[in-house]
Amino acid sequence: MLGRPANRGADVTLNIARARLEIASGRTVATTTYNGTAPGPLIRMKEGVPVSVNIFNHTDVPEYVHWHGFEVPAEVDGTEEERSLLVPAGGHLQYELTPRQTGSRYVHSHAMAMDDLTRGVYSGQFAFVYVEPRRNPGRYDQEIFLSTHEWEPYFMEGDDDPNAITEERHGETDWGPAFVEIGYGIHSINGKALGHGEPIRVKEGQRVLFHILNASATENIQLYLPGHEFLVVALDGNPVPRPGRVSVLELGVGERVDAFVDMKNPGTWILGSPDDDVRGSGLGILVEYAGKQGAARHVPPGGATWDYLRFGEKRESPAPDEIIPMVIERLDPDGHGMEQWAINGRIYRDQDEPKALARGRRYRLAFTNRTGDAHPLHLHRHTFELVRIGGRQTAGVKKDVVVLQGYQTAEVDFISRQAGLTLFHCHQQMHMEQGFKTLFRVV
Ligand SMILES: [Cu+2]
Repeated sequence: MLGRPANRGADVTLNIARARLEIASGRTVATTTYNGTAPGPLIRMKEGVPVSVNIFNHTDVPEYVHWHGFEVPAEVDGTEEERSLLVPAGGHLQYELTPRQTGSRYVHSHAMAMDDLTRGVYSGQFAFVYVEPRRNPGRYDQEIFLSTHEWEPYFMEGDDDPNAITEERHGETDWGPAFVEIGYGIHSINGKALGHGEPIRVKEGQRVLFHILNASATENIQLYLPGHEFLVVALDGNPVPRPGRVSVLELGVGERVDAFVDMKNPGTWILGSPDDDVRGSGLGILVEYAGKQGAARHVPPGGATWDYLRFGEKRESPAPDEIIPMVIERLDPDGHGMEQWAINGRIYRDQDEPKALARGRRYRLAFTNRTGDAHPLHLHRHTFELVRIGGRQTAGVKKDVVVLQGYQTAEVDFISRQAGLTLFHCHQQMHMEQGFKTLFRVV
């Protein structure tokens, strides 16, 4: 129990419970869910209106429930590193939180999985949270929430990164595979593989507002709707300075995109991954115009690649009070044959002293990716602003996850408004669990 006692019924009730989910006809997975489904229930909140949260854990392991993209106190943020309250095995937890950030957010397990791929973000413990802004985002005829997720995770030998600093030594170890990656049996949107759920039903002339969440444990994805364009209006819930039209959306793990689509190309289409293998293993959903049932169409995409900068402004950001360099490297496998990750040469350890930040100052995180992997970098309890991607300057794009491409540099600024422990990590779960995280303490 925490803080002011809630003297009314719970506004949000999450039951952490095992369930069997049918992802495709005859293909079920046993997993842990919020309220028996994955995604869990769509949670709607109102900007600035306190919400009473009641969480019951029906499993036999403790859980952490993380409010992703919320600037809330560390004790309710839901991570072990920040010493948040846990939900005891077989127990419950109640507290109040006030959503201050609007738009598309989410809630997910922050339990570490390590070698148990049934746990944490590999499970069905995630739900879309939409915080209604006081100001309406504009006219639309339909609002559609989509969450992507993968199932049946397994360890597999990865393609090696030719430029990794430890590459030459890999062949000499007898620890098994050079390094390990996660593969999946099946992908889903809203818990169903392509062709196995209800289609999105639209009418010609409608304007549909899509709220899309990548609730994967490890996979950065692309989504594409042939014959249509997305008008991107918000990233990670935050309105962008320059809404822009794109044909292919890209969402790193934990990212959200809000986009309008004008339905003016009647037919039956697949909204899904442009990658044939990924779409073939389920990452897609049918879009069906009224009166136009027929074979679903997919045509390869053209057009420009995803670029955060096309939604930003070209102006200089205020100088930060401090620049915090973060050099990202992959290190030798540990005794289990697992690759390890380091920030500035440091693999995270629980006993590490958090870096102290002064409250209310402007900090710049300056990333250098010395690996070929793309990393979805996430800062807890704060919103940051992109100031540079590669050599290009930008401003006004506010996010809580930024995908740092292979061998890329980037800079983001944030104001340390939230006192207490604040976790920074790669949202690729295996990277985080293998050391890719660090703690700040705002004082
Ligand atoms: Cu990573």
